[in-house]
Amino acid sequence: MADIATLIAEIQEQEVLDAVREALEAGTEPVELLEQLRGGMGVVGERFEAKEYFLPDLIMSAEIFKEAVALIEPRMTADCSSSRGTVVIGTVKGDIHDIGKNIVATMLRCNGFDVLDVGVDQPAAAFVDKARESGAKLVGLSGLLTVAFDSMKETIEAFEAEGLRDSVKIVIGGGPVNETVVKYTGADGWGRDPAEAVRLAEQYA
Ligand code: B12
Repeated sequence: MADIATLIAEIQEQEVLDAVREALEAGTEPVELLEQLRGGMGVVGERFEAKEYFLPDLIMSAEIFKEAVALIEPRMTADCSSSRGTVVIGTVKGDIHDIGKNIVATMLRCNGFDVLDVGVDQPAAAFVDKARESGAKLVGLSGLLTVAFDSMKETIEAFEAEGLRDSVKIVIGGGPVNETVVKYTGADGWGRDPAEAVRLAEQYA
């Protein structure tokens, strides 16, 4: 059988779900499966860019990803326990991608953090209000579109304008985010995957 990344890249719904079930039965780590699925989504993105795939393919791949995560998640939430800190997370204004954000939120919860998810396409005020009201020391901004970088920058500036920038660390993530984006937005750091998100929370939350 083809590997999970290839199957999702080929938009083979049933085959992906069967392969995920099989891998879980065989004892494969949930995080490892998420990485394989993410790899496949990267290929979907490349094919979309190359105009081999179109919007319905993106939508279908996202559906399959979500169904696969629904199979994987119960294996991840087993040891969610006491709180190690609060993290506000969300996808910034203009961007509705939330698959990665949701995985990060789940992983943080599984590692003992309280996660307040403000949702997708959220203006700066949503993050500021939630951080103020909860007293969270860490805010995570997710975004996959290039236009999200400006929203991230604006959100971070809003924390500054509200006098909260010294008491809250702000980290960013999402497909194209890198060190250059961190500099551009004024964030405190970034994470490539859920494991890095957990490390950031351990450091800052
Ligand atoms: C699935 C998908 C969609 C789905 C999203 C469904 C959903 N509910 O999220 C749908 C179909 C809705 C969609 C819509 C669009 N999409 Co789209 N989409 C994708 C695709 C194929 C996969 C994204 C994904 O889920 N990846 C898997 C997850 C697990 O990875 P991830 O998000 O990167 O998250 C991981 C890390 O980045 C990190 N992380 C994420 N967030 C955070 C936050 C913090 C704080 C930390 C520390 C870490 C972290 O951990 C995560 C877990 O491992 C990408 C291609 C790609 N290469 O990413 C294109 C892509 C992102 N989309 C793209 C485009 C253009 C669009 C549309 C504009 C298309 C259109 N013409 O309408 C719209 C945008 C609508 C909008 N306003 O947001 C482009 C963006 C190009 C650009 N430079 O701006 C991409 C790159 C495709 C491409 N190559 O052209 N899309």
